[in-house]
Amino acid sequence: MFFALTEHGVVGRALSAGKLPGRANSNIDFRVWNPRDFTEDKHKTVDDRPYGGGPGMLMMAKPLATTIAAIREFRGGFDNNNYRAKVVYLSPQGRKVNQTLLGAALSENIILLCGRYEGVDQRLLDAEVDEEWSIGDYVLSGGEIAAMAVVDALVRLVPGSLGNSESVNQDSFSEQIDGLLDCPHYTRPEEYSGMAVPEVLLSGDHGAIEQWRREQSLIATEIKRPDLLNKKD
Ligand code: 4H3
Repeated sequence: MFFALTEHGVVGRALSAGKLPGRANSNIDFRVWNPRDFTEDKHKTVDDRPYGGGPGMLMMAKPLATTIAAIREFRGGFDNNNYRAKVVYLSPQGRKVNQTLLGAALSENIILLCGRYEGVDQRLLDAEVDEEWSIGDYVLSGGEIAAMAVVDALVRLVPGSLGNSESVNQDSFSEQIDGLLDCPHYTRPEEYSGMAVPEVLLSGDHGAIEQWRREQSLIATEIKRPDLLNKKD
């Protein structure tokens, strides 16, 4: 599944560039771990039936704990007490992910735990998980797509990971536009389907353009996301 993330576009490029030493963004080091590789039985079992009955299967605690231990060992060495990584479980019950949360996470090592089936044995969550994050109020059949959304959003915040390092500062929710929504954008042709490009954008007056974009950001935010105004986050 994660090839969708690692093999396409600017994020894919940043993730593979991150694997090479001496690159500007070599502090990005993304790796996918499959709990099935950390099982001991010949069927590589990672799931079992829930105690108390009910439909579906659960992810067992042991293969996930073994996987997390292997990640810590790989990153920090077997007895390395200096290596710190936060374990984050992606789930609809988690804290809602936003740009501020991601900005803070940027300076940390993160193990994103992706569940399947009906979820994960609670004892694994109690023992290993530091935080629970949600990408929105809907249920996915696995945590992977949520994890990919998080990694994509994180990677584009890493300086040098995008072609144009300026553009990230102009995005919706960015600090530079005070957490407002982005303004409308236009490209060629000057007239499309009877609709013109706003004249100010053709004026060459950078002060006027900046002011127009600010106004448009405020208007868009007021109309589409009034909850964002007058409140940090
Ligand atoms: C995250 C994960 C929604 C989100 C998810 C979200 C599958 C969690 C499984 C996985 C459990 C059962 N759904 N909104 N699904 O971020 O491990 O729900």
